[in-house]
Amino acid sequence: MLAPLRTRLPWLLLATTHLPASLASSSTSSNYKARRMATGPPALESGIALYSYRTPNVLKINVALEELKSLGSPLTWVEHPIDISQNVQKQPWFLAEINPNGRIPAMVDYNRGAQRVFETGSILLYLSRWYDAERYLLHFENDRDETEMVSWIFFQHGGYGPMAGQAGHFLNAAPVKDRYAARRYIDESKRLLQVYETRLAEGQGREFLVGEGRGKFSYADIASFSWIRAHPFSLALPSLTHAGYPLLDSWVRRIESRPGAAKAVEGDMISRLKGEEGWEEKVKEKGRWVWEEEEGQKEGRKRDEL
Ligand SMILES: N[C@@H](CCC(=O)N[C@@H](CS)C(=O)NCC(=O)O)C(=O)O
Repeated sequence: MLAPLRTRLPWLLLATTHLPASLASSSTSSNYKARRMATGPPALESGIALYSYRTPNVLKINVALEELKSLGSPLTWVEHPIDISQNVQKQPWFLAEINPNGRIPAMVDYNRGAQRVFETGSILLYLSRWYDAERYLLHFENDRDETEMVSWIFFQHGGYGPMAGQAGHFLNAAPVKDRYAARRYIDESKRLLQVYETRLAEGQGREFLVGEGRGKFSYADIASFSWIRAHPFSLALPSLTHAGYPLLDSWVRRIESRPGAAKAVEGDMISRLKGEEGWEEKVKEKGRWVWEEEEGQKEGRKRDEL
């Protein structure tokens, strides 16, 4: 039986991020909204325009901006919500001016000649280059750590992000229940989580992914945080500690307790989910079918046992 719509809404909203365009927008109201947004929001005089929606990929940029601000950077930004459930990100103005790949987040920097930037890894590196160059608030002065940071950003960008995204799709949104696909992406995501866990166990134990000693909070942590924090949605795992990643669990909490990150996650899908009574059970229930034995196999085993 389906849960009430209010309970299902967060899952459905995120799930649409991986729906093909034809499935994601078909209603009359979506056509109305599409016409309304046909030209996109007006240009700003200055500052950054962030094209956003409340998803794990966008959260990376929200955390970076809020962290830079809380650490004293004077940068300013305006968010333009892009309703991806209505496929606004696939409209011609968006493809032509903002992101040819039709995805969010993307931004336009009106301080620098309306420079557009798309892909989260690229946006983080852009912020570091133009808004954090001299103070090294969220990156490193020494080249060794800076290079290590870029490696972890790319590891997330080409590894954990896409894998967890696909796992989330097959768990929550795919029109058919494909157990093979769901297991494949969940298992690969878990393998990558182990890479993070091992990293955090190095030396005396690390607080953050990169930097001397226990490390320093950087764009590497920001890139990885939002998708790892979304584990109840993407992997149907209520607890990272119970799943065997206690250091990663503490790392998520450590980041959530920073003023900038805390502001960015306020009221987001995962925060709301965790506010619901019995959420852990709901999450476990969501993933149960993936690990249940196929009926045919059960039958076969019963026959063998006779
Ligand atoms: N590799 C991209 C992924 C961006 C992405 O997948 N964004 C999702 C939202 S989390 C999206 O725009 N989905 C809508 C669509 O696929 O049309 C990045 O890091 O920026």
